[in-house]
Amino acid sequence: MAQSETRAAGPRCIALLGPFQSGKTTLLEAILLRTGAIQRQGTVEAGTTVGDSSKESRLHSMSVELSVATTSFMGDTYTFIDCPGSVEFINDMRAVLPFVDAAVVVCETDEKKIPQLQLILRELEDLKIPHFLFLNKIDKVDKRIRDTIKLLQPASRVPLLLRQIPIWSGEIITGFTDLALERAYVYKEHAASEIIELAGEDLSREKEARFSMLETLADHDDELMEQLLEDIPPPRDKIFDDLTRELREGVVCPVLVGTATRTNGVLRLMKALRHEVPNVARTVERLGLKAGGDAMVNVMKTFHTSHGGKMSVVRVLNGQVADGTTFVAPEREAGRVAGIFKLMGQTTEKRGPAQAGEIVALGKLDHAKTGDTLTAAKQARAQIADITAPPPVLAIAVAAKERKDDVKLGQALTRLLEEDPALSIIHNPEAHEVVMWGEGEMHLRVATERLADRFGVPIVTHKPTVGYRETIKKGIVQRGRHKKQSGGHGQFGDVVLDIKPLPRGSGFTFAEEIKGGVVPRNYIPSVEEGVADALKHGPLGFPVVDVAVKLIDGSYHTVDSSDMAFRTAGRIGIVEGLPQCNPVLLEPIYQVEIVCPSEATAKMNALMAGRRGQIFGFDTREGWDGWDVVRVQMPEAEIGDLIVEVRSATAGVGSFTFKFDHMAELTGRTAEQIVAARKAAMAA
Ligand SMILES: Nc1nc2c(ncn2[C@@H]2O[C@H](COP(=O)(O)OP(=O)(O)OP(=O)(O)O)[C@@H](O)[C@H]2O)c(=O)[nH]1
Ligand SMILES: [Mg+2]
Repeated sequence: MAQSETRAAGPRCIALLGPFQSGKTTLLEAILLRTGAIQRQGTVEAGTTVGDSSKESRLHSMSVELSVATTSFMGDTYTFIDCPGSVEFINDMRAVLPFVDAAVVVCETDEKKIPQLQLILRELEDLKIPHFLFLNKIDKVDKRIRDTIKLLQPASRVPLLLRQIPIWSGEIITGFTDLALERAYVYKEHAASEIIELAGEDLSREKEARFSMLETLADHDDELMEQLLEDIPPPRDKIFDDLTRELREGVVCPVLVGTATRTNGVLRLMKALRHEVPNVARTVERLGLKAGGDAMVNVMKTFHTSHGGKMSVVRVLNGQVADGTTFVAPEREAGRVAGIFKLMGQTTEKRGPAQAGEIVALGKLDHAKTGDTLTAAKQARAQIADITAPPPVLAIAVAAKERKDDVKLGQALTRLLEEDPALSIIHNPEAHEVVMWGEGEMHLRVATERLADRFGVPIVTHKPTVGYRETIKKGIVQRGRHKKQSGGHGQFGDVVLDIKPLPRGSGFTFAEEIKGGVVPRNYIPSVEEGVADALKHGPLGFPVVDVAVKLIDGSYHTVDSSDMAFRTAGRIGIVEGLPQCNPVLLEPIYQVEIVCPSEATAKMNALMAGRRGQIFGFDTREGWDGWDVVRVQMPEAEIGDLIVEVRSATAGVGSFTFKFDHMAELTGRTAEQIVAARKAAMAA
């Protein structure tokens, strides 16, 4: 017999998730209005919502980072975390998910967004987080709800449990029936819905839908199954109990409907959350932790405010956090709390100590970063959740617009990476480039905007340099002679170099076979230096690899020879010799693994054809029903903006990982263009 589920007490933390532009930020606004936290409902269009209040979010009219807002409803505290829907910011959501009590997945009746919905539901299912589906934009719907559920069901591994059905008046939806309460409501614009009596066809539709809801619940409740079979009406309390338990156990995903822009359906959503969502005690249990003891928090997001202070948005998992509490992170001190703040989007309000379950911003934890588990105990504890950022897929080279900002850029990048672990920086000393890797065009654009606005370092960006190399196809024996007679002391160095191609991947080797001291021993290292130096820029303009150079002969002058002169002679030998060795361009080829829904696999073939890629085969993706892994090899240059096309071919959900494989010869027009561009750049 199922145990009775009681309403949880204390603060609750709920994530708002969902595909791109489904209405999460609007729903947050509606919730804040309906719970009295704000007096007027802002809109995303007008840039007046509590969520998305950062400059970058406003600029792009989309969420580009999470927004946190705390409100109260019927005596309890609720903190909502509005996560960006764009896959490029998925890491923001990942850092939050393990620590929330539940999630509301906001979605639409839009086939194109199903793959994204599936991706989000998967994360929730894997982490065992109780979640509702809020079917938003019901004002625009032209499908019957049953058909919508059928359409969306493949995205969820557990049954979508329809708990409300719309009431239609001709072609528009004017209200809804709550199947558990058996109560019908007619929507009021920007006000609480009004209860009405159901009759006629609406009533019979309600009966049918309710039966179907109960049948699904009965799959996990034998007693209810018996009652249904014997036509005994189950008590309402029992139904609510089942709804709560099955949500918490994650065996169903309840579906509520509404229109966020008009706050329709929002109050019922809040009531469902109030009655059914567990509190931090259950979340702590899910995370495998013991309740009680020293204060422990997890950092959901760290950010640097524009006026310089650092803030860490944390969930208190245990104990109490007061001003002055000192925290340790795994492997380091995190700092001392200076200020505890309640969050309302970008607005912070100072408040008193925070208790277990609450979400607050902590000031001044200088060494805390996104993802950290912090404890007030003397002993640091291990990170609770291992949040691995998705592999980066796009890069840009960044530089300070003004030279004087070079040092500041370094600091700004450190802070930026602390805030957003999905960004990474790689230095390319050869090209003197700082390359920033991220999840897509918007992710990188927002990062550069933050560098300018939040950290005061305007930057310029360009495409990162591709690591081309060159090599030679045949060998030669070449003399390099340096002789200068300009009054007084002259300069003299003379070498004979045997230059030969080496197999791919061998690099550069230098050897000598000097007999009879024709080149004195002490000058030989200088010859090697000169050779190595010349190989940095071959005849095509790129570093030369896979060559063997052997010093086989030469001559010297007792007075005029010097290290310098032999260095120059070595250089000359290479500079004059290489152009005669059939130099050829080498380009880096990468092994790329694309993951995508199977229906998009065929499109990957076409995509590769246009990008000089070679398909090596594909497999089903392990543990991912209906997904494939496509293995290809392609040139680094073609990976550049590959993600843009992969996403557009997969409704945004496809992605890839890559690693260097080998260098391959490149000839023909493409090679000529690359060499010409290089020469132009060197001349500039
Ligand atoms: N018709 C209608 N439009 C809505 C509704 N809810 C949101 N919208 C509109 O949908 C668009 C996206 O709304 P947002 O609230 O920014 O959606 P979001 O899910 O937060 O978007 P991202 O965070 O960028 O993924 C806006 O133009 C909203 O006005 C709704 O219930 N009905
Ligand atoms: Mg949003």
